[in-house]
Amino acid sequence: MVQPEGRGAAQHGHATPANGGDDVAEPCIPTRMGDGSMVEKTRSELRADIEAGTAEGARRAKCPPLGADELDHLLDIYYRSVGRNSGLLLNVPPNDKGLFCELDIRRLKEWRAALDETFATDFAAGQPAVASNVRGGDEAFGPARALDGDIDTYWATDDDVRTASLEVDLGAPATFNVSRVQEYIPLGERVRGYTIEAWQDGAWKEIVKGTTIGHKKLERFPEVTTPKVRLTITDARACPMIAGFGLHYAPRHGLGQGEE
Ligand SMILES: [Ca+2]
Repeated sequence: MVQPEGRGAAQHGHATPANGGDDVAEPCIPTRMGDGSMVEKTRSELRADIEAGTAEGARRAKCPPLGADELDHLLDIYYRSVGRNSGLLLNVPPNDKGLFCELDIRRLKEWRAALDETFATDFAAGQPAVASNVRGGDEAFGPARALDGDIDTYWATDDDVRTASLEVDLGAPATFNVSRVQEYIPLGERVRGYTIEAWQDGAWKEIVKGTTIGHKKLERFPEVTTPKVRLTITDARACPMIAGFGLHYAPRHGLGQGEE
């Protein structure tokens, strides 16, 4: 799914029309792209409401009937906003006593715990990696910089290189179902296309095919078990700069798994 460059960038997500929940498009702001050009971009932000089904403007008088799948909805919201390079503003309305409902609190804590559990382990972190091109052959821009957990360091290619790959040896077969790719945003968004492949049965098998990355791009997919993974930048406005590449396992990751 393309992350739009203009208004409407926050169109993804599970807003709740019945109670006026909606997506918020902030005023356009000048943004420098990787090739030095300037574009007007929205500061993408998703606003969602965990309450369902009351009349617009009404205050609920009792606790909401949070269903068993509500955690999946919340996880969905996270992957469709934060995982799509956007901010997330989640409305949690109080009840008629001015208090947060215990069910809401419990579900929000479950949400936090589920995300913490998923991202606490990164199978690619610190693993040996090779890249098809490294800027100036300089280790300071080497593939390890994408796997060091530091958003201020990055793997970069020479200026004239717009396609490149980074191969990570996971050491042993690892099972994961979420990928994380991050660009070094201070120097602009550059990537226009990328793939992630897993080594299976003696060949590379594509598990993710995406477009824009930006600050953070999370993709969900069915479980994959593999000893090595390859991230390939297939198109970029300027030499790619990848600050982070991670592989995670989510025990549950929402309703929209595999969607693009
Ligand atoms: Ca880094």
